[in-house]
Amino acid sequence: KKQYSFQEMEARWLPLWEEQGTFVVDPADTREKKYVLDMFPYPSGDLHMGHAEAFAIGDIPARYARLRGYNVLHPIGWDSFGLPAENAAIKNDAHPADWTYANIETQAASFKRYGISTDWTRRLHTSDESYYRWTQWLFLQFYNKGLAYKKDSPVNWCPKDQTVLANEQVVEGACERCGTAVIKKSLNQWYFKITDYADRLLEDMDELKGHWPDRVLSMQRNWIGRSTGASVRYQIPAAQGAPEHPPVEVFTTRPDTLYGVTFMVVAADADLAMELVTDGQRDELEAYRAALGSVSDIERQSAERERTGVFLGRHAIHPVTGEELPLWASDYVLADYGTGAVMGVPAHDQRDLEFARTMGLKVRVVVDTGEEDPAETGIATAGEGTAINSPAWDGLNKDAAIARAIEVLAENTVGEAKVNYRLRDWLLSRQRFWGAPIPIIHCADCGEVPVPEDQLPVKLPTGMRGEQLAPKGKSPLAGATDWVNVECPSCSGAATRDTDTMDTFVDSSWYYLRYIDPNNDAEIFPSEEINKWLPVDQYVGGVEHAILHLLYSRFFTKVLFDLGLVNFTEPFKALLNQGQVLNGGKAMSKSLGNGVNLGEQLDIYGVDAIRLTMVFASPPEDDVDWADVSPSGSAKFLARAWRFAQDVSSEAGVDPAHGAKALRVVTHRTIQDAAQLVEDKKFNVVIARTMELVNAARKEIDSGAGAADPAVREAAEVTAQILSLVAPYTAEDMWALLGHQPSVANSAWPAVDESLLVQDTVTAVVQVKGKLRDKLEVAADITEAELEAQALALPRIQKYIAEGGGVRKVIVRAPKLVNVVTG
Ligand code: ANZ
Ligand code: ZN
Repeated sequence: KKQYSFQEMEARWLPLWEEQGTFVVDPADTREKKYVLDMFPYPSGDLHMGHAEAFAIGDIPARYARLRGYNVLHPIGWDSFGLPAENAAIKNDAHPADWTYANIETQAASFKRYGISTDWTRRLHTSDESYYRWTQWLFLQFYNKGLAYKKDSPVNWCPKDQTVLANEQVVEGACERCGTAVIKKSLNQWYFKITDYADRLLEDMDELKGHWPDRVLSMQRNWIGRSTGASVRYQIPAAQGAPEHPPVEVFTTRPDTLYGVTFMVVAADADLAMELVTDGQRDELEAYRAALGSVSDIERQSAERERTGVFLGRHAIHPVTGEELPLWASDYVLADYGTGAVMGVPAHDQRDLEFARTMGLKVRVVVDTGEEDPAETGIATAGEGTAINSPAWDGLNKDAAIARAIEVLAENTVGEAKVNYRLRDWLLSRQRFWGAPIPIIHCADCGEVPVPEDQLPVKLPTGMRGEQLAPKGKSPLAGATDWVNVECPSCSGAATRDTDTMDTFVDSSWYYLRYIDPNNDAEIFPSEEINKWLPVDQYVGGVEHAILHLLYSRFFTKVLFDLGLVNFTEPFKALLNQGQVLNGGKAMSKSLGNGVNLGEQLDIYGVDAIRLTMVFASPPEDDVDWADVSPSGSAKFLARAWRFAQDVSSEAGVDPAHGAKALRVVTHRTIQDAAQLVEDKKFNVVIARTMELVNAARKEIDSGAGAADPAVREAAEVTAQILSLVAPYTAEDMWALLGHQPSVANSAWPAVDESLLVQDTVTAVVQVKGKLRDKLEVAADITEAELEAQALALPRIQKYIAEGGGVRKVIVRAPKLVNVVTG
């Protein structure tokens, strides 16, 4: 007999699947669709263990849907623009494309070998001209709608990478990529107006509840950060060394504390501070600003941090009391939140209290919370309470006082209700080479001129490599003079191209749409097809994308909806975040030396054993610790399952209905439960149940009718079909051994014979005063109460109870015994 050989199976089946187009979607297929999508990889070297886990998990819903008879789309592509390629090119005097496409080929080969049920005809790379042409086209649609604009603003700048970073890419004050402390720099940059969509991004999360992990939804909610309150305008009269200034507006969540305002503070790094400062205080402010440096927003507001600031030499006027309020600048107020200015309410805001105590400013309590005086304790009283010292709303509780305060502000035309978001517009321009050029031309006469659509793509200039790509504080594209200088499309005068490229998050915000027709040169996607296939039914990927990628994709989808290009508003109906692969309880890393090479694992154990190990180790959301798993155990199980099919294959089979009933019950329970378990994403339990089925079948072969028993053959077929979700090579081979044509992947989810699932029953005895009086067939899992009720309802028992003088006590031992004590 042949031995189980994963090498032989991989060599046999992979070419066959490709040849037969097993996973290619037929455009004429009219069955109901399922779109199952894995987050596409970034081509850094070969695939790693993390990819192996994610792809093994993502293939399960795809393969399951296929067995269930759906028309399944399960594509793959590469997120292939970005910094690492460029850094490698600079280091090796090469072109970023060299590194990128070589890595893509390596990953594609590994991915193919890994046996994912992918439609390869839809492969895409975001760095291909045929793709980024449409990224640029989208940019122009956004631009034409007023959703892409350029402005000067202080941006996060990484001095090492010499590029701008989005807020999201700054982690605790450092560059997400290289860890260098991020500084603020004023630059003219491109933004997408995602803030226009803040409310819809929040509201539409209702549809995702229960289908996306709660933690991702709450991270998105916090990121959007909706606060309700009021905006209030403070007059700024002329002062010595400064003329009158237009009113300064603040955002507050607590307009009810208006009478408690004793000072005002503007963000020291905001232009507003320089505008407001009097001549006498200007030097001091400039020195303070220069010393601010690279402190992160979180640090700036931290309670532990010493409060610092500069008096601006003048006062603001309280809009209701007319009182003069000293005007300060400090770094605890953030330039890019709200209006970059706050009303100081030291009694009820901890940051303001610390500032007031440091600077010797007044503290006025206007909410009685029953707590001690903040001026003495140093603890602001931020809770609910009753308004005091607030003539227009004394005695009101918080909510009523807020409502009244907003009315008073409105009556005096000094403020109104306001909603504020933490979400900022998306800074999308990058001063780097390896990205999609922004399709805008700058003309001295016409200003910004969009590149005409028929001139897309704006291709990256050719011939640039190595050192020429090195960051110099402006985009390397600026050095490509021939490329930069163009004719203005509008007036034909001399003009220049925009030299920035787009953030790679732009590329990945729409790739799931392009899979529908990746080679279409005439349009971004055909509208009928896009509305048929989207939204994605199941998205699978890492939780590291919980905010940015998902929020940006959701934003893009909504804009496309508003443009009339798609008829859905959310791109991903359901989301699954797989865990990480660890080794020894820690993330694999070079510095720890605990990395595990995927290729080596595949060589030793085979694809199926590695996939099975990933899935069996834990529920998909949990981490897998490679130090705790046993790929050799997985390989053994697969060999055992395969031998079982081999044994059956040599025996003739007949109608399974005549086979061993006990085994058939196990088989059909397994089919029934596995379906539910797959739907509940308890993939590891599906494997455990399949192992039990193989054991039960093996027992039957060894002790019962042998492999010729039709119930055994049935069990082998079901095993192959369920195993095809995670171990495609072994399953395909088993399927062939059992005499079927490939592919098992397109067979069917086995049908459940309901008659085999009828619950087990037992015979319960009913005694009266210890004497057996009657019997009863009941479900094995009957409750005590139910059993007692059924027993007492029996006519014979009622008769004995009546004779005995009524029930004194009932003893129940479910499911087997009831004893009624009478008298
Ligand atoms: C007065 C006040 C009194 C406030 C009080 C709070 C409590 P969230 O909930 O995060 O939106 N604030 C406004 N803009 C700011 C900025 N640019 N930098 C730092 N702080 C700023 O917080 C809104 C509150 O944060 C606002 O309400 C304001 O302080 C402060 F008892 O105004 B509050
Ligand atoms: Zn022009």
